[in-house]
Amino acid sequence: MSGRLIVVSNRIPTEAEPSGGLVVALHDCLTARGGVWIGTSGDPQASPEPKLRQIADGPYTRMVFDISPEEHEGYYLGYANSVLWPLFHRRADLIDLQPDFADHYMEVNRRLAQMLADFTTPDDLIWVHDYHFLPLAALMREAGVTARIGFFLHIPFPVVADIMALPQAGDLKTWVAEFDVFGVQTQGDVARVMAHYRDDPGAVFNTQGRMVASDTGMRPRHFPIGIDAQEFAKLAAREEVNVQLGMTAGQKLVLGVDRLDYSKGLRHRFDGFATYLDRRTPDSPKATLLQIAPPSREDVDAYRDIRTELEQTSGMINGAHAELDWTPIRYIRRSVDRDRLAGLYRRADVAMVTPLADGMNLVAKEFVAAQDPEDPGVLILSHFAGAAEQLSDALLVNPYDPQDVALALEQALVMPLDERKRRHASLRDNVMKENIGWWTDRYLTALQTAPAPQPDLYVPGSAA
Ligand code: GDG
Repeated sequence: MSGRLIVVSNRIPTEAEPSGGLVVALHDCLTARGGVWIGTSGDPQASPEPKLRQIADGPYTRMVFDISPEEHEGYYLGYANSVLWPLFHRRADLIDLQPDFADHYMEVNRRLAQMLADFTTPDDLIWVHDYHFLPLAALMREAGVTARIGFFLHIPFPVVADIMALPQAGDLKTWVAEFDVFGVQTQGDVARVMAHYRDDPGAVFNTQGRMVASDTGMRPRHFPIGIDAQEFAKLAAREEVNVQLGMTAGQKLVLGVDRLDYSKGLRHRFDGFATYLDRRTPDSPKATLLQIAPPSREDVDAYRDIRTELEQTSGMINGAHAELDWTPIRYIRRSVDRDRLAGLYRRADVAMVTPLADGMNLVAKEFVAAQDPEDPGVLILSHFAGAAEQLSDALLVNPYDPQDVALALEQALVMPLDERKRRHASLRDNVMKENIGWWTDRYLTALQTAPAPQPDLYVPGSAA
């Protein structure tokens, strides 16, 4: 590669050794290859300068730009997290459409596009991450950038019917089409991207999935994100002995780990667990659901609502089912450090990963990597997690159906060792092979070998 790798994401790590799935993945990739990482400074300024500022150098360079307090409200909390996030997670009912949200979103993207136009050369490879920057390629092309620009969407791509709830539904077609590679997590997402263009005379896909009738060469492709599975397995084996839970012999540990987000299906999970408790006989195992849920985006109303709902639901379930020596739900609404989390994964008999919609879900993969292959736990996984395409040997459930979830839990808690080993071996094989290195290599090869960018903007509805 002759030019630089330039990664763009809303959040950029400020510490030397970052934590968090996506951030760790990109940190490792840039450490190995060198390059530049650009993101927001996280420090809203009254009048932000249209300038990139270097904050650190090392194996790669980190640069940030500022946004104003109004842009933080409109671009980040507003358009990104109160419009696109719910819409892309099949919750169009939660979107909050305020006119200045889209204006701030476009303004931040336009300013960044110009900064990137000033900073990049045609040989650079630009890799943009996530829904905060969907219009970036279209705006960079307008600003004269000719380098290859790739995108990776970490969250699900929405169905056409939901996209219609977005006032910028037409623009979304141009935004997506202007990337040289539009990367998504799953084959299901690829199909949804294609469906978005199906009735558009300006868009025809050839057999390789390339959009050929427009002047762009955009190609949606799936790149399921992985984890650093070897490292995580080592960490989990080391931390196992350090986790003290105060549970009595014979009690089973069922683990949930999720940012406190309505897309993760926590209330439905609690309902499924309550159904399991209702169905228990005196011989059934005493299972405790340990739910770790660090809060996120607390400035957005929908996130405050879910917090209250979960506290009430877990309180009611414990009130009905707890015994002197057994609390069925242990709900921890804060973050646990990564080492301890790895030890908990290792110790857990069952993991419940039951989102209502999820791009991939790294927790499912971390649980698999952390388990002891000689005595593995069981993964209960929602059909609606992107990970279900790869991890089909998990117990797949419909998270909306509490009976289905309860039955899977019953099955998991008494599953014989040979079945647990067989299922786990298959899951582990996938998690180890399709790991984070595999993901970055696969994506960057696709971007490097994509046809040279075309100069014209894609215009929806206009046949070429
Ligand atoms: C987005 C997409 C996609 C969670 N609690 C704690 C903690 N975590 C870590 C987990 C995992 C990460 O956070 C969560 O990753 P997920 O993939 O499960 O979910 P999102 O944050 O929604 O991520 C998702 C992902 O991007 C990557 O493309 O898979 O679909 O929504 O690594 O371990 N870590 C620590 N303490 C906690 O309490 N240390």
